[in-house]
Amino acid sequence: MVVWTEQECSIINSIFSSLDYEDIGPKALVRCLIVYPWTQRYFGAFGNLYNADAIKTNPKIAAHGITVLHGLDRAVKNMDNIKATYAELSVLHSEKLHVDPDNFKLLSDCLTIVIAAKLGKNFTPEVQGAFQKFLSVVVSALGRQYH
Ligand code: HNI
Repeated sequence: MVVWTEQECSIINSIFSSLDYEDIGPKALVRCLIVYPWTQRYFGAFGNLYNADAIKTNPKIAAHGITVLHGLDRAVKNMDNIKATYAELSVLHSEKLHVDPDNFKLLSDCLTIVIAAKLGKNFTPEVQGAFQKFLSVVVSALGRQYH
């Protein structure tokens, strides 16, 4: 089981309690789709992804970015049981969506960058450390049902 310090818990909670989901969610997903264009293949039903501008202004992508970010709420609320919390979501991404699990890491890195840009000087090494630890546990949990 992953052990969290009080400081880590408080950092994660404070990031999510002040998070603007409508801003950060779309930005993270958009960034992932532009920086790693092969991730676009899973969003064939989302309409126009022809270039960076199309991706940035695609309402379905924006909405899905918000959905993904809200998906992380479940982990924040179940910090001591992230693996079980994501069992179903892992099966969905693996068996139904066929998302290559390497992509979870790519999206989580994009989210880190967007959060860092937003927090500016408040994105201290301690904040980065706690946030990336949290995301790596999420990524591992989402990849669990692939084996
Ligand atoms: Ni993901 C659907 C959460 C990474 C492609 N995804 C979801 C849903 C949640 C979710 C929540 C909605 C499930 C439902 O409808 O029951 N996804 C997450 C989280 C991460 C993640 C928390 C990682 C941090 N998903 C990814 C990645 C890709 C991805 C990296 C592809 C590159 N996800 C999808 C697709 C769907 C999806 C595709 C279905 C979208 C739709 O509406 O058809």
